[in-house]
Amino acid sequence: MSSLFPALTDDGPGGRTALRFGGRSLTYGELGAAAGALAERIRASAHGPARVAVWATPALETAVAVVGALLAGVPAVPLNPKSGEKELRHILSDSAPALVLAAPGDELPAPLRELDRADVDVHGTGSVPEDRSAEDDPALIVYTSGTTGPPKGAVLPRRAVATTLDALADAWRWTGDDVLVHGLPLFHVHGLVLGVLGPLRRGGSLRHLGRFSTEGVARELADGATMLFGVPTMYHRIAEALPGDPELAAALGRARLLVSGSAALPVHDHERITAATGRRVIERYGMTETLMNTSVRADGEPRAGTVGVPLPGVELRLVEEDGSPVESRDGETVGEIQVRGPNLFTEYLNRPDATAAAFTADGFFRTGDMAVRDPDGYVRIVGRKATDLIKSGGYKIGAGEIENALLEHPAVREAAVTGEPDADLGERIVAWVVPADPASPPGLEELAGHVAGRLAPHKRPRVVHHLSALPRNDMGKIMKRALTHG
Ligand code: MCA
Ligand code: AMP
Repeated sequence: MSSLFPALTDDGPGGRTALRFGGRSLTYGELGAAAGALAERIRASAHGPARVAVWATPALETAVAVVGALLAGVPAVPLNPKSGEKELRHILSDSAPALVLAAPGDELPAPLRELDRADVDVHGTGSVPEDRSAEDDPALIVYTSGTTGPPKGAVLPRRAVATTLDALADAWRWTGDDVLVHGLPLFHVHGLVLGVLGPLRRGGSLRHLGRFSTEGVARELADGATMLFGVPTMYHRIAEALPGDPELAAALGRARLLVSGSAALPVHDHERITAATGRRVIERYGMTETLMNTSVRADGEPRAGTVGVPLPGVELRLVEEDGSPVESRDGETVGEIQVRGPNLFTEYLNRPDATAAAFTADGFFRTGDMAVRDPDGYVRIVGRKATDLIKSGGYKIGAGEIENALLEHPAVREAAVTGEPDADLGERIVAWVVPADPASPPGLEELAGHVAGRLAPHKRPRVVHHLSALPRNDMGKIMKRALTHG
């Protein structure tokens, strides 16, 4: 297929900044040289790796590592650098990378020390190899939580990455003149595919904040950045800060495009941001498995509470429980969103059962998201089919994996996990625990630390309730509704 990043070899933007992380930056010429050198090294690696893991810290090295792997034609598996051992071991045994790419000096945890390691040299001096990959070749394997069990690896082909970024360019009028700012993590689709590969495919620039802060956003937007990407938690924090921060309001007022995604942005936050800045945040809707499906267009009506219209090339339908299509666009009839198009993943790695279950006979992916359509085609997401999926801070978290981790704690006899509304995080994780010894029940700090250390900090419970027994139905199944509704 044609190159994913034409700007790396076009003479045009050679001297233009491609990436800036804090005080360190690379022009397109420097990025091509560094990623080209790494690609050569990956290809020449003793094991001829089928996949490479990337220690995905929010740093320049991560961007170079992923571009290097893509240039080498070897799929990259981005790893959350805060992953606990249990999660890490699962991902490594499932994806079997032969090599891990990391920044020089980064200390890697035990499971990764068993792999060959290549330090990423951001000043490498190679050349960009010819792209000999096919469009169906895997580009990335991104791990995403399901309702039960450990996360599954979504295999994202090169075609999906190219298609979704080009569709967003069309919807957002995103060009090489845009300078994007964000502080998203680089081990998920939002921060990595949209937030790093997006600007690079356009020949534009990314300024990454290292970690999100309203000060960083204000500074970069005041200094020439044109677009901001964030999860709703970040926009909520912006909305909270605006009344006392006229510089932030002025900076946001200057932006060409403010985009929110990964979870629903509450109408109240939309309204507060618009009132203080005169600008509207637009929402787009996607999933790890599908990349982006819909968006409010840059020239469309930015209606708060909707995720806009299907992107070019995406077929989207709403279906009833029995699979029959919801035809009416009355803004009221709810159906599950199903999508088909070149933006979709190919499979869950090593999980043919889960892959088969995710698709309908005619090739639509079942998203599990429930929505209505307005008369003009705008999609409005109203909920989720599975109650056992929690979106907290924009991260998707499965209740089952947290329950399993809690059950591994010696002071826990039984555990159930639910999500409850949280103004900052959207939803917060709540653990309902039957202690092994009622006289000394495990506290929040203990259980949060346990889950954070085994899985990841964002998966830790924020609230713990102690019960003498979990409510169960006649079949022995935990009745979560009885937990949350008292
Ligand atoms: C606290 N911390 C702990 C513990 N307690 N660490 C270990 N053990 C504990 N018991 C630490 C945390 O690690 C963190 O460390 C700090 O305390 C604060 O963490 P926290 O309160 O969890 O939140 P936050 O750091 O304020 O994070 C809010 C956030 C974050 C920045 C909005 O949730 C975030 O980055 N979300 C983005 C999620 C995302 O990208 N989703 C996209 C999925 P430290 O201070 O060192 O960091 S892709 C997707 O959904 C689709 C495709 C789509 O449509 O986009
Ligand atoms: P993930 O698996 O982490 O990629 O999360 C995908 C899920 O995030 C989708 O299935 C939706 O439930 C949710 N999501 C993403 N963007 C939006 C949005 N703009 N509004 C509401 N939900 C969203």
